Order: sequence, then C-alpha cells, then structure tokens
Amino acid sequence: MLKLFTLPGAGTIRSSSPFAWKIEALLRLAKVEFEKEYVADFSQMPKGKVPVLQDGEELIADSHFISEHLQEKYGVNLDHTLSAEQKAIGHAFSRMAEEHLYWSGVYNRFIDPIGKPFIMQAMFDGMPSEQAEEIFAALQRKVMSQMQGHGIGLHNLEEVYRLASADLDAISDYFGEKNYLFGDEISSADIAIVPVVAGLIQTPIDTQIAQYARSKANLVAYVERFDKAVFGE
Ligand SMILES: N[C@@H](CCC(=O)N[C@@H](CS)C(=O)NCC(=O)O)C(=O)O
Repeated sequence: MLKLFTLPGAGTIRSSSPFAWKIEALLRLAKVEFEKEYVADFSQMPKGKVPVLQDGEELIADSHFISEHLQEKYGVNLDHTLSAEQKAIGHAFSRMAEEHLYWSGVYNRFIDPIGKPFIMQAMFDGMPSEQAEEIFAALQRKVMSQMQGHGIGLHNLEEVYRLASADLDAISDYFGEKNYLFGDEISSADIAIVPVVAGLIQTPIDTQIAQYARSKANLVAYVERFDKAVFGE
C-alpha cells in the first residue's frame, strides 16, 4: 500500500501542511488506497520536507512530483476535460497560492503574535512551558529565515497581509459564484488552492488576514464544499 508521510491536522484542517493535504485529497479523489505516517523529524525526509509518498521501494518528495507520479503510474488526472487555457490559468493560480499566499499562512500561525497561543496549545500542550517556549522560539527563527530567503519575510506584518489580501481578492474575483475554479468538477488547481485558503479561514486564529479571508463568502463556501466532496464528513 502507498504511504503518505505527512503532518497531522485538526478538524477540517486535514494536515497542517497544505501540500500534504493536497496529496491526501488527490489520493482520496482517485480512490487509491494509502496509509499515513506523521513526521516528527524532517531530516528523515529525502528533501527535508513533507509530503513524501512511498510507493514500494520508491520515495517521492514534493507534492508536484508526487502528483506527476500518481498521474503516470495510476492514471490520476483531474484535468482531462480542461482546455489548455484553463490548465494555464489553473497552473498560475496554484503557483500563486502555494508559492506566495502560503507564506501568509505560515506568518499567520508562527510570526503574528495573535497566532502564538493557538500554536502553543496545538503543538506543545502538556509540555513544560519553558521547554515549549524554547522550541517555539527555534521554530520561529527557522520559519523567519525561510521567509527572509523567499523575500516576503523582509516585510512587516501589515505589508505581508496586504500582499496576501491581493492574492485572496484575485482568487475570490476569478472564482465568482462557481462551484469549483472551472465549474462543477474539482481540478488540480482546486486541490492546490483550497488547503492554502482553508488554512487561513479554518485555523482558529483571529488575525487580520484570517478575518479578511473569512470575509470572502464565496471562498468560505468553496472550502466547505470541497471538504464535503472530498472527505465526505
Ligand atoms: N514544494 C514543496 C513544499 C513542501 C513544504 O514546504 N513543506 C513544509 C510543510 S508545509 C515542510 O515540510 N517544512 C519543513 C521544513 O521546511 O523544515 C511541495 O509542494 O511538496
């Protein structure tokens, strides 16, 4: 059976990694059987990150390569009815969500002071508080260094959220009143975008960017509709 190395989630947050959440959604939609293993030590992963898919002896790192593998080996293709233009638009929206908007979700949880109580409770409940504070501070340093390398971490809170709001506006405006990005069928763009947007909407943190995401009624309905269709609970 396939094994997905992932991070745990909570409630309708299916994984705290949107990339792993995407692969879980893809596997479910494709009705491919798999089991999950939660990763505590990223250094055990081939590229130091999750998700990783184990298929027999093969370990595939990165959600993009996992999607390709599932397409090549298991014929999983959510986009076969889309036009080349729709595929191109879906690709651009996915990249925006995963390579840009994603970082505002990380900021929302780890850097914005409003996120801290949630993270402390979600990750370190029951741990002596001094130890929890130390680990949290180390996590913050790591995340901040990644965000500075990306460039977005050079901005202040208000600027990070201003950039993220523009992404949310673009998704919401393009999405309009449709069921999914390209109509009534879930495409690979939906499975990339929803976990990132849902992470902002559904993580119980009341930051400025979470409130903004929740103010987009069509996005709130979109992530709920997707969750019901894919996870069915
Ligand atoms: N491009 C990768 C991104 C994966 C990624 O950033 N995963 C994060 C969790 S959301 C991770 O494993 N971070 C651990 C680290 O950087 O140490 C993909 O699509 O799989």
